[in-house]
Amino acid sequence: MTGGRVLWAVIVALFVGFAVAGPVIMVRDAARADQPVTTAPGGEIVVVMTDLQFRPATLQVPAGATVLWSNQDVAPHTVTSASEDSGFIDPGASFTVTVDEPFAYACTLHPSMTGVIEVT
Ligand SMILES: [Cu+2]
Repeated sequence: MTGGRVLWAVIVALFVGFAVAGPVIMVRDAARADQPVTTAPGGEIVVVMTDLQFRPATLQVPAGATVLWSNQDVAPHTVTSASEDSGFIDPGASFTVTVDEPFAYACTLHPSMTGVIEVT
């Protein structure tokens, strides 16, 4: 095998692994309630990305609030909507948005990961 083919095989293996692990993790955690809303030291309101879910999936914030998505999962995720695109947020990394209008979003890598920001 050439180096390129080995790399491609690794990529395919990882993709298949996540595709199989995702539904298993989702079923395992289906009964778990959303975590309570937490605030980061800088005052940001935190959405945790864990177990292929946004927690809380629905978050109400006042206009002008800053929301911070913290990836505490083992896979990269995105926060993608019509108005926002985080790009890949690696495990351990985060992404912030100052919210003026409500929006629904999803992870482009895991389309079952969805969330909503509501403005109160
Ligand atoms: Cu994702």
